[in-house]
Order: sequence, then structure tokens, then C-alpha cells
Amino acid sequence: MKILLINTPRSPHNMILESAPEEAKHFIHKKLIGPPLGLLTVAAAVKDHDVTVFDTKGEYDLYPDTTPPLKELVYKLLKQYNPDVVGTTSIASETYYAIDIMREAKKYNPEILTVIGGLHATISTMDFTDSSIDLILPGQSAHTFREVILAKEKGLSFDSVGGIIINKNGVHKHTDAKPHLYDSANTDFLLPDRNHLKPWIDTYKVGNSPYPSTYLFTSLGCPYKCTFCSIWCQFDGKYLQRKIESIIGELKMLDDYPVVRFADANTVVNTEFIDKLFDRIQEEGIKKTFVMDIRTDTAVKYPKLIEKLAKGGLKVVICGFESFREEELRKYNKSTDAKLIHESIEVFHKNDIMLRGNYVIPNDYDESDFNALSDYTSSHRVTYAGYTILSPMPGTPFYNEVKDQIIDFDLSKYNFFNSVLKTKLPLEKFYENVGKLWLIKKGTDVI
Ligand code: B12
Ligand code: SF4
Repeated sequence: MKILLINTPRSPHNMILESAPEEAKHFIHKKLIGPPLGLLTVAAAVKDHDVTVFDTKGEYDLYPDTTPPLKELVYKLLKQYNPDVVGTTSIASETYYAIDIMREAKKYNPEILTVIGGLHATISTMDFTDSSIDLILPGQSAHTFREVILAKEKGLSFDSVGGIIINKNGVHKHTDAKPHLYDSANTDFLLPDRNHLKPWIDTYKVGNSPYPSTYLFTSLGCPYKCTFCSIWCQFDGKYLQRKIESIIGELKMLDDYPVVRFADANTVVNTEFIDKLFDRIQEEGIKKTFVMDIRTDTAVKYPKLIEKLAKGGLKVVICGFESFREEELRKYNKSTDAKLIHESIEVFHKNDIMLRGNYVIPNDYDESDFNALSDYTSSHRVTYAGYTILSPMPGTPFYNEVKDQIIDFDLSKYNFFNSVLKTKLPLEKFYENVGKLWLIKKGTDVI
């Protein structure tokens, strides 16, 4: 069976960048860089077939001037590979691209089986009613994808595959068969097949790093339940931890990647686990630069562990500060205190860890709120602070809470860089204020 898995391009919408003062633009995310771990895992599940993974993000990064627009690019790929099955993945802001890929596949050959999976297909299934989509595979569905391929090979009805959705002209039918329960982080873990990414490896370089970086997950899901976050919704609140030796095995295979970003929602949840993992990293002589997401409360509670991680290669931490106000954190159900921000910065800086602290800006901020936030963030030394817009991601409790205030339903703007809610300030003023925040520290106050 010939299978073509196409990663979507990035959404081009970034009003924060567009509205920011020239001097701030350098510090604002233009494009996040990283491998499509999900599709690589799906590819690993069917590796005995003729599988191709195509990373359009990598292609546009590598050849920005000569890569044709998506539809043309997909047509070229279809001609080149002539696949039986086309699959793609999607987060909210990349949904329309995913649908474009499915449409092109059906236009090229209506016999192609089109399959969509990933986060948005899991938590906002009703956004995938386009008639070009045959199957929706929610959840960690790499093994289920294999079941689909086997069913197609044997000419069986897809109704025989449990836990999937058949889309017939916009009507969704959940299959009758009982779904298999796979433990994707543990017994059923699939090693993402990074060989597929060789053509784009030079594009996976972050910042000024001369080396490519890759993502690796040590856990799936998150035990916290912040109202605006999609991750715990994707996993129904479950938190799944991988086995230490499985992670060590994967790390040993990453010779091409001196920089490893842990793709976890929160890398340090089970402190004993991370402690042991770093003992094993040391025992095996694994030398990498690690990047992790760590919460402020975790850093404050376990400073010795942070010291150990720093000695083992942890160089960059991304921390969701979210807000400097206790009442806002409570509203977001963040389960931490704003007063810990300062303390956590101390812990990271003491260990020479570069810290990116991110704030989310709600739509009801007025000039006085922006001034208060600006005063607060100027009062501490964080290597880089980031400011994005609190966005109602479909499928989250925050979406339901504010859906009456949504003024823009264009999903390609749901990436935290655009305001889709009615703002208290005139929209232009709101963006101008968010953009100006990025000037604070200008990224020069490096530890
Ligand atoms: C790696 C990652 C990326 C990578 C790669 C994504 C890609 N496909 O190209 C990069 C760095 C490019 C990226 C970019 C962005 N990301 Co991102 N990213 C992640 C991260 C950290 C991990 C995802 C991951 O790899 N998980 C592990 C894999 C194995 O799981 P998976 O992808 O879900 O795949 C499994 C299933 O979903 C399913 N599956 C997936 N695809 C398919 C396809 C088929 C056909 C099938 C059958 C099954 C299937 O099977 C897979 C294996 O079982 C998550 C946060 C998290 N911890 O989950 C955020 C996350 C997905 N990103 C997010 C966002 C918002 C972004 C950005 C828009 C910007 C931002 N503000 O962060 C940018 C893109 C735009 C830009 N301007 O650059 C949000 C999405 C929210 C939402 N509801 O849309 C998340 C959840 C982070 C968050 N805190 O909210 N991201
Ligand atoms: S914001 Fe962070 S802590 Fe909160 S649910 Fe999402 S990943 Fe977990």
C-alpha cells in the first residue's frame, strides 16, 4: 500500500508581529520550528508499507522562493507518489490547510483514501465535515491507522475498525466495533521514524543554534486542567509516562540532533522519574542540550532537581507564567501562584538556565492593565519574556466560557498571535499594546 503523509504549513496570521514596533519584531516568534512527531509516529505504525512523510513546513523554510503554493505542491506530490492513502494532521490554526490537502487528494484521484488525525481532529471533530475527508482518527491513533490500512488491504468495511469516524458528505458515523485500547506512551509506544526528515534537517535549527534540534516526548497529556489549554482536553485529563529505558534508547539514536526539546506538556510532573532519567542520562554519557517546559511552582518546590537537570544538560526552560495576578491565574485554573514567578526565575537563573516566560493577554485588558503588566515584567530579569493572546481554542472550557464574545471564527487565526474575541480597547490599540510589551528587556538582559 502506498501511503503519503503530508504535514500542513503554518498559518501566516500573526497580528502581534504585524503590529509590533520595528525594534520588537526581532524577538517575536515568526515561525516555530520542529518535526511533525505525530506523523512520524503514524509512519512508524505502517513502516512495512511504502510510506512517505512530506514536511511542508520544512520545504517552505528551505526553499521559500521556489516552493509552489500548497495546492500545487500537493498536486506535484500526488503525481510523484501516486498514493493509495493520504493522511494529514492538524492543530486549530492549520485546519484549513489540512482540508485543502484532503481536497487535492480527492480531486487527483477519488479512489484515494483520505485520513485525518491529530489534536484538532480529536477535540473539534465537527470541523472536519468536508466531503473530501473519508476518515477521522481521533486520539493517539497511530496503531488505529494501521488497523485502517489492514482493513483496506483486506477489502473490509471500515466499520470493523473501532474508535474511528466515517465522514459521508458531512455526516459523521462512529464505527460500531469496539476500539482497541493502546498505551501509546508505554507498551504500545512507537519510535517516531526520523529518517523521513532527512531532506529538511537543516531547517530544524532554532535561534542562532548551528545544530538541528528535535522533539522527543517523555510523557503525554497533563495532570493540570487550565481552562484555555487544549492538551489535557486532547487526553481527557490523562497523564501517560514513558518508561525510562525507552527514552534512553531513543536519545541514543539522536546523533544528528545535539539539541533535544522535550515535547511534553510539563516535563517535570513525576520528580522521581525525572531524577532517575537524568541519572541514566549521565550513566550513559549522553551529552545533549535539553529544552523543557517546567512550571513555576515545580521549580520553586524542587530547586535541587533543577540544579541536577542543569548539570545534565538542561539549558532552556519555557515557563507559562500566564499572568502576574493571582485572581487571573485562579480564573484560568492554573493551580499556581503569581508570587512564585520571581522565585522560580531565581532558581532557573542560579543554574544558568535561559528562561522564556510566557504571559497570555486577555481581551479585557485596558491601558492600565497593560501598564501594570509592563511594570511587573520590567521588575524581574527573565531572559526572554513572551506575550501572546489568550485565545479560545475550540474544544476547551475557555471556548465555551467566552463563545458569545467571539467575533472572528476564522480558524487560521487561532494560534495565540491574533485576537478573535471582542476586545475592551479598540482592536488596533490592543495589538499595539501587546506588540509594545515585547520591547521589555529586548532580550538583551541575558543571564
Ligand atoms: C511539537 C509541537 C509543534 C511542532 C510541530 C508540529 C507540526 N505538526 O508541525 C512545531 C514547533 C512546528 C509547532 C508549532 C506550533 N504549535 Co505546536 N506543539 C507541539 C507540541 C509541543 C507537541 C506535539 C507533539 O508532537 N506531540 C506528540 C505526538 C506523538 O502527538 P500528536 O501530534 O498528537 O500525534 C498523535 C495523534 O494526535 C495522532 N495523529 C496526529 N496526526 C495524525 C495524522 C493521522 C493521519 C493519524 C491517523 C493520526 C494522527 O497520532 C499521533 C501518534 O499517536 C504540542 C504541545 C503538547 N505537549 O502536546 C504543541 C501544540 C500542539 N502546538 C500548539 C500551537 C498553538 C502551535 C503554534 C500555532 C504556535 C504556538 N503559539 O505555539 C505553532 C505553529 C505556528 C507557527 N507560527 O509556527 C498548540 C495547539 C493548540 C490548538 N488547539 O491548536 C499545542 C497543543 C501547544 C499548546 N500549549 O497549546 N508545534
Ligand atoms: S497550560 Fe500547562 S499546566 Fe495547564 S493544562 Fe496546559 S500544559 Fe498543563
